[in-house]
Amino acid sequence: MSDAQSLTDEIPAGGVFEPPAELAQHANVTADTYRRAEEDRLGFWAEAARRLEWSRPWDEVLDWSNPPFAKWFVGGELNVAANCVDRHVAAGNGEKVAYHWVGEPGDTRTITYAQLKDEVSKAANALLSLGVQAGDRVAIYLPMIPEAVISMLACARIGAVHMVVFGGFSPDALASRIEDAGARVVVTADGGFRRGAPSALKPAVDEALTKVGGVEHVLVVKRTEQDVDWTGGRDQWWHDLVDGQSTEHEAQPFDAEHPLYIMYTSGTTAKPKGILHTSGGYLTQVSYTHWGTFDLKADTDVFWCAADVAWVTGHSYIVYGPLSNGATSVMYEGTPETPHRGRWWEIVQQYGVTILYAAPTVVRTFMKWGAQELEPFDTSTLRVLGSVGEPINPEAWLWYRKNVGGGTATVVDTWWQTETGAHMIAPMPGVVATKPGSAQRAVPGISASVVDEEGKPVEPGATGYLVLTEPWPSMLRTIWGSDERYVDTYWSRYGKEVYFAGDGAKLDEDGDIWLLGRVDDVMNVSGHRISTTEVESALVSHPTVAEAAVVGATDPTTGQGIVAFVILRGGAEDSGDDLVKELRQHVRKEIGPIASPRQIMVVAELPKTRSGKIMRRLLRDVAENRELGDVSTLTDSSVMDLIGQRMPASS
Ligand code: 6R9
Repeated sequence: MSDAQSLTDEIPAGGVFEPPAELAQHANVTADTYRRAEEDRLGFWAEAARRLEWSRPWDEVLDWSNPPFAKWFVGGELNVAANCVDRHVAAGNGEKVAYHWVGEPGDTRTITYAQLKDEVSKAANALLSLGVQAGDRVAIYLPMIPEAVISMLACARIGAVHMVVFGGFSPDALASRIEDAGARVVVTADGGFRRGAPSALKPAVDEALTKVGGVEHVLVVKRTEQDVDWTGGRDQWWHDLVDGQSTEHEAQPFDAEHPLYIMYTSGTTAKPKGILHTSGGYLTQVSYTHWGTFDLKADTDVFWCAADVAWVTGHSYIVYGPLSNGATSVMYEGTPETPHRGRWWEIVQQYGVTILYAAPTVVRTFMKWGAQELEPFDTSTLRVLGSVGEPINPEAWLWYRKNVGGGTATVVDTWWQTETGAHMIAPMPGVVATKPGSAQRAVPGISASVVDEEGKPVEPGATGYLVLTEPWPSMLRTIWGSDERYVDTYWSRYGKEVYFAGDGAKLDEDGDIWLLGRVDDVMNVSGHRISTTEVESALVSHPTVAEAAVVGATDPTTGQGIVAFVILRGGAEDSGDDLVKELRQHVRKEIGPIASPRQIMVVAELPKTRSGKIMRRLLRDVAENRELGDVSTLTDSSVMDLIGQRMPASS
């Protein structure tokens, strides 16, 4: 019997897994919750907002008088950081662990809520001493160390807007984000540990700051002890500036719509979009969904979101969700295979993790490695397993439940986006019988629909586009610096009151939603959004490249892999592996390692429509159907031959 066969055998007769009895009995979200949210959506969100501490109550739950510009909890005031930290200390939970942090080399730090309050207050005082004021932007370019969380909360505490950039992004990518956001301060580190070795970060900041002005201060955390270049007057060690600050800092309330952070994400053009999130609505929905979707019992659960804090998943479910709920989390710096392939399970065993939140790409990697990697460890504490970032194929879903969840844990597939801020489509685990591979239904209080080209809801069994038909508290408020692009990108296809998500979806006969991937030119590589256009423009910025077309090809592990077709300048033919290596290096430099193409094929021509649009579908066929090896080049004729074979005979 094959492995796939044995996994399918796991599916119960009705095709769904009923909620485990114990979970259903004490579930945070019940059938009644769905009913109440249905009856009174705004009342439901007001109730969710009351889970937080407000310094001034709101006058109105939602102002949607000028769509698509929403205001939630109008007139309300709160301090996001105080809600995440001080509130729990004041309630007598100061000794509770906020984070069990695990460094890749094996060093650990345990941080209680009381300690976090002190650290955040000191960092807030440090930022104030640098002249940072409410509304100023602070760039954060750090590895997965506690200072990343502390810096974010310190910003929130003083009303500064954080803009976290993933450590894998290049100096150019960092520079363009710093410029677009207009950041005055950068918080970074000498480096972080990845795959068993220190990996430098500070040099990227130094290089970025040769390209962009406006940054007055660089605060550097010492993590790896690597040598760093130093710019006097600009650079300061974190420990020199922060450690001596007072632990006293009184958090001021800010308006519910005060900006909290900007996060850049890839769109269909080469220029990343700065997604803006604000305070009250964002915290309400991340807090509610972290509690509801994962059925969090803050007193007993140990939660681990295994994303990087620099992605929206990290913002919402490493930082703001868990902390607002007073939960205990695990935070891990490194990669799953360092120093061995059982590292995650060792961590689960050590801290008794009960809820794990991970991406399908890593589940498929574990599948590839085999279930025996889990055997030496006790992972029986796990009761809820979340999935996020891309569609999870039923095999991976079943494998996750069986081998990570011991055949009893509940798998919750959560669909959402940087733009949505928090979970939007996910089966609430105490109520909804789960279906392998489907995110199923809208979270209580959320209105989603699958529509056709005209915007009409599709019949059960049909496919279409996912749309969100009512505003939601944690929605993006705009694209930083471009209201027009905000309207054009998300709110123009079906009118100003319908949010176009950019994802294809299928509605099944039970009314459950299956996400089918992006319908625009955005690739999804290991759960990271990368724009084809962005990679294309990086390639054509190389002096040898005349034209480039990039597609995302199905990849068994990463979901999609980046495949590039390039035409060289001056009609140069195949210039060999060295050029391909150089081009790949060039993309790494321009965007970052995550955007480095899996394959680059040198071609003499690209298939185009009469209007000159590159026929990516054909290129994708080529990319997916031939074993071309890791580094490869193809002459024009072989690409065109292959393409020819796939063209309809008439054309
Ligand atoms: C949270 C996050 C958003 C895009 C989204 C979609 C894909 C995310 C998914 C999923 C199917 C899921 N996506 N979760 N597709 N099932 N459970 O990933 O945000 O990086 O902005 O990506 O990711 O295509 O549109 P972000």
